[in-house]
Amino acid sequence: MRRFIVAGNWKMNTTKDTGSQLAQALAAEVPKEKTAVEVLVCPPFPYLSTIGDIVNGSGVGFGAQNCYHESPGAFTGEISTEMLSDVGCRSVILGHSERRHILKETDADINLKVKKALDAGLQVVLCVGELQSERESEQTEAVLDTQMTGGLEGVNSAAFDKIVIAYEPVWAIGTGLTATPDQAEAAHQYLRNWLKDHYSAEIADSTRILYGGSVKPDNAKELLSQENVDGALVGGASLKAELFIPIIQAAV
Ligand code: G2H
Repeated sequence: MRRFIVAGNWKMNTTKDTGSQLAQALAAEVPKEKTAVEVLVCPPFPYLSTIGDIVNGSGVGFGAQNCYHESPGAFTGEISTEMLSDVGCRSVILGHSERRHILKETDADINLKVKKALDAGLQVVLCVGELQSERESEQTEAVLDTQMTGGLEGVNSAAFDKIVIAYEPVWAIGTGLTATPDQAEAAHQYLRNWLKDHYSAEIADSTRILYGGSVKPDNAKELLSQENVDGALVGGASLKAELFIPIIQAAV
């Protein structure tokens, strides 16, 4: 049985105050002993410690939205996995489409980060997904194959208890467009088969594959009820407790 994950990707949003209020509301709603769903929030770097202190002892974990692949040293402006662990981060999102397409991260860059984060004991949420033009030209599976192959190069089976895949079709991110449940299920099925072909049936069965892209309370239940959808990576709707909490509840 795969345990659902609902993760909030706050992106470059919130202030210390608004983020703290949001974290307090979530921590009050998700007590540790009651979680049927793994709940995670990923605030901006400057607020990680503050948010970590607030959710400490609740059922809400916290993670980062990125990291650097080198150990601490002369890398101005970068954040190491050691620093993330030091402030109590459980997870790190890597390969998000905004980092791929705006910050021009390549699969090779992402792969270095994936390996560094796994070495540090962090849970990696590896994001993959196609552009609209790639979907229209029927390249979706080829793109997913390239991103999975590139992102996971050199990662062995033993690491998979710390790997979560997030399928985020780029055309559905922050646009209000959502993949239909059938579109999401087809891509998730492809990814699960990919894991079976490249790793094993056991890894394919046990690895959580999240859907991301304009998930909201009114579409969460249907998306999350698909056989191969094991949770959601939520952007915009994770910034309001009154939207994020119903999405968590939809996963229960
Ligand atoms: C996709 C998602 C969170 P949103 O980026 O990763 O954002 O829910 O706003 O589409």
